Amino acid sequence: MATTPWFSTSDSCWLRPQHVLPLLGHGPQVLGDGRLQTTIREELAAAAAEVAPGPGTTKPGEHALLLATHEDLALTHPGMAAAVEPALVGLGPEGYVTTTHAGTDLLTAADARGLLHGFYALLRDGLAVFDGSTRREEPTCPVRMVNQWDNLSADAPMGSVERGYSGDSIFYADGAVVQDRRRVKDYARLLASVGINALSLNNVNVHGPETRLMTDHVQDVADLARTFADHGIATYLSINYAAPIEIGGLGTADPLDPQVRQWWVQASEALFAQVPDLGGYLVKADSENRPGPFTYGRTHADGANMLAEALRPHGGTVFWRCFVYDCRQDWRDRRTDRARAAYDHFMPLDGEFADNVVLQVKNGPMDFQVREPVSPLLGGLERTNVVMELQIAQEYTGQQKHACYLAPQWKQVLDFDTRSADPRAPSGAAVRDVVAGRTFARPVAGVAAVSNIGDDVYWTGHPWAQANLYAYGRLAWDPASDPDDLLHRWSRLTYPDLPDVQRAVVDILAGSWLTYERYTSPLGVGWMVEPGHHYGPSIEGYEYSAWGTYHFADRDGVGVDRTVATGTGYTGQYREPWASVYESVDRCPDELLLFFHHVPYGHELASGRTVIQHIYDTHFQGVEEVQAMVARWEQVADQVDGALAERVSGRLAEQLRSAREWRDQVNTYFRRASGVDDARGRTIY
Ligand code: GCV
Repeated sequence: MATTPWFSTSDSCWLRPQHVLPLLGHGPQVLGDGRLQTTIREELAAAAAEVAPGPGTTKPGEHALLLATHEDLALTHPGMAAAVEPALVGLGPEGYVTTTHAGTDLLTAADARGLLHGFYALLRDGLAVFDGSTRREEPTCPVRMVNQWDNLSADAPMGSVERGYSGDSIFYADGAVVQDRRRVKDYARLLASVGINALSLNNVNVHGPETRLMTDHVQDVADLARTFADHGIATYLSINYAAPIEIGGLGTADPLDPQVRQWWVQASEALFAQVPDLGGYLVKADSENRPGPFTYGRTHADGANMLAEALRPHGGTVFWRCFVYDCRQDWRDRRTDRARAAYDHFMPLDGEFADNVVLQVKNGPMDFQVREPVSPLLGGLERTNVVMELQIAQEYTGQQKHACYLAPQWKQVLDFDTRSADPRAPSGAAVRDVVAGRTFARPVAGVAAVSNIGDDVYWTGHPWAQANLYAYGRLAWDPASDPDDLLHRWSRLTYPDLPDVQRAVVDILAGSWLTYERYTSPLGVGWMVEPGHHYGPSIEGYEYSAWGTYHFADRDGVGVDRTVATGTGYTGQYREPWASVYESVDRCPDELLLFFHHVPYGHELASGRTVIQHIYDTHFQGVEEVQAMVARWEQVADQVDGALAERVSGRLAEQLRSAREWRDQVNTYFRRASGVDDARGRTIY
């Protein structure tokens, strides 16, 4: 199929004009003239221009299709409105109802946001929902956010997009906001089509130029925010905590200083006056050399609440990140184990944050490793709004050179039972309940994730990395979703006419997270990557102490002792039973053993293998699995267009090269350290 400016990208996008065809065939009628209804009409018109079989295509006997908010429906179809009203009772503003009434298939909602979600659901799932039944759908997580780590210029310390592996920013170039907004609009459509409802517009590391987004680029920010709002998405700005100094001319950013507080009030007033679609701020403070309240001897509650006060008159929200740690510290020291940092900083402040503050907690205590335990703040914080932060970008999981479908990892985190013993948590204490706001009855809760898109023709550097963006949106909407089912759906939408390709892509991606884990760092120990850019193996790359590597491998054993009894005490941050499970070398799950314990190479895992044999076996197995991925792709590669085939084949070849490099470096390192041979006699260099 020809690509069009409207769908602008490539054959590798799940949102395609042909998915609109079934709707067009039913002569859809959209009532109401709000901005979201306009968006739906534009979608239909654009698709019709591209693929529709022509006007008046409703076939005799087929139901007409009506899309209307309940209010609009009541004006023109009062009988239908009355009939559907009971189904809408108690449904939130993003929910929608599908039903059939007197020969009309009806999509309706209390609010236009719900209508838009319902429209995209019809594109994704087709019209089979109109089977005579009445269905209600609404999102589980109230906040479903995407964070851009985009900089205004490619000269920024980490380039155009920090940890971006998909080309340059679609928002900014050469220190200015891009004026051709077609890609931005397409991105808004992509996000809306999977249910995202919030986006932050710039990198959380806010340097000089980005600080001025608040002042010098306000009109552009307003335009971008309007485009997203037209798709039901609220826009947030990452702000520089030291903005009162950097652009306000003050001598301090002390959150308790009246002048500083006033500065934020006025700056926010000016911003909201010009950017009515703004949702609020996202803040990284006191982390990786960014400024924050610690400079002034203040707490993060002081800092966040100051901003909350400035945003309150505008209905705005502060997303305040818990990724706060001293990047120059020694991780070995009991008091400074990096894993402890977020909990140590924020848990004592539980209950002190304003109700329009949300703490944004990374899924694990470290930094988006292939395997980490779940952050003890999730389920720990009870009297504070929380969103969990994931990373779609794949910084530590192959950087989109490797195929690595992350939804199974996210699902495992969402399903983790934090075991709140609190009687106020009657509806469950799994992470998915916490981020739904249910566990502690929080008004704001949800998920955020670092985006993986750029100006690449496929949006993502690896065409299949789109599956991660798609699955993130759908899991955020419904954390009970099955990652395998999402993968099938994404594959069907992305390769609609190519069933062999659909099957091959599913076969390759389904287990790719575990494959990646097998050939990289074992048993939860993490890292072992090249410092700085974080791609490829460097077993001793990160040395955090004068005494050795952070993973403490020596001739006798490997792993980090984070127990209360003899280690950093990190296990004590968990609720029971997890505190005891992780504390015990016998009860700790194999896959996290080296995160929590330093053990001899001969230590026997629950699997029955020794640690050293596990390392050898998984690294050989990981490479074999990548070889199988390459072979599976070769069976179908000639069915897709040449450019796509070449891109994927090139990435798979690099994945195989890299997997072998990981295998050889890891196995050799531990063979030499331990002096233990592979029990199966395979060659280790
Ligand atoms: C945006 C890691 C990444 C940084 C990132 C940081 C964060 O340290 O390597 O690039 O900075 O996380 O999440 O703030």
